[in-house]
Amino acid sequence: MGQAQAWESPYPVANLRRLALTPELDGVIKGGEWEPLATAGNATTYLQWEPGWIYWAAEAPANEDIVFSLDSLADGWTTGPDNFEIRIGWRGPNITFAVRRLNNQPNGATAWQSGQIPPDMIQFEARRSGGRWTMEARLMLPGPLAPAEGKTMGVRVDGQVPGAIDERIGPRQMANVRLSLDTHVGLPEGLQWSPRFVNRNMVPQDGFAVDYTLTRDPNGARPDRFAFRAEGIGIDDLGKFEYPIEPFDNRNRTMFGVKSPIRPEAKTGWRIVRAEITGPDNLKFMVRSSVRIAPLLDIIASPIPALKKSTRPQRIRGVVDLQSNGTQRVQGVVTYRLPEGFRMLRGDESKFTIYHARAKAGTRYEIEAPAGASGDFVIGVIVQVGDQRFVQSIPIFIEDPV
Ligand SMILES: [Ca+2]
Ligand SMILES: [Ca+2]
Repeated sequence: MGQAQAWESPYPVANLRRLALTPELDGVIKGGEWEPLATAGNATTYLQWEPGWIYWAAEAPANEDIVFSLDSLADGWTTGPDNFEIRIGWRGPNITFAVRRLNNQPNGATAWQSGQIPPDMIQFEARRSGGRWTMEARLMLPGPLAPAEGKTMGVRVDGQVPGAIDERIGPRQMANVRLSLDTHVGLPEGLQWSPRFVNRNMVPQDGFAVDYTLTRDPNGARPDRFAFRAEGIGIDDLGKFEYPIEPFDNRNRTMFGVKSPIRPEAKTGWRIVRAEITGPDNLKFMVRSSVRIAPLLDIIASPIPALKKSTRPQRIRGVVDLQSNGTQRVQGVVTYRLPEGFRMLRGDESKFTIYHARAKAGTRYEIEAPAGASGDFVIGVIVQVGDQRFVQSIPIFIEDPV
């Protein structure tokens, strides 16, 4: 089948509801690390997300490229500036990588633009084994394109024999996936469920907690037992529990809760927890939720507007918010690492204290870029809290209008 026909053939995806889940990019697809997307020709593909990032992976014949098509706003492959194609291949000794965007021009026509993505925003890892290879990748999408709960995105991941790049601007059948934090499998009719998290960001020292509510129609099923655990690469980070569920009350509701320590050495990232719920007459279904094993602190830097090259030094001002994910008081110091020739004017060695649970502290900085600087730079933000160190980069681009 030619490439053009392949784009128009349906892309069947069994599960359009996709949970937040962080993989480890090492070229190895471990059990439970990825949520399967589809079987596309000779490739098995995977897709998931977390706030700000989309992840995809594939296992395919070594001679096939892995092509990720993304209609970020799910408004159509040939509509808007939000349509990306990322092609990754392994030819001989070399990994090849090409990104292009299908964009509507001001005159209304749609055209391909070959593109570049800053290295901080895209990463992938691949391994070859015999006649096949696996590839795991992630892409950061900023602003209105950023993956977030409740959004729908058009996606497909294909294995394709390399050939002439398809320059055709035609329709592409996409799977419109819904980015979610909760889902269920086999939920019987007449039953509803909802989870309640005080916060989905949980730091190991505070432990894990969730409460589930089940509601039944008057004639609905009566589940009476649950088994709870974490899945995938987080399976041993939480406890495993199995308990009876209290009988439904006279409003046809019942609740059950889980509290668990979090293993101190748990890796940070989004994980999935599940409760398998059972009852009389072989009743059995499963509810699944995404939670984040969080670092004590998230560093949230305001983006720096694009600058233009200047013959004089330029001032750059910014805000760095420190978001505590814990319940205890957090005290620390913020320092900055600057590119060569840049100068700190204000904000270095800023002390801060976050008194309340999951509260935020705002800090400001001011730096000076040297005269004549242009290109890509990175400011390093380093936050020291006791013996823990947190780092974040702030990209700066100074345009050189030629
Ligand atoms: Ca992996
Ligand atoms: Ca689109």
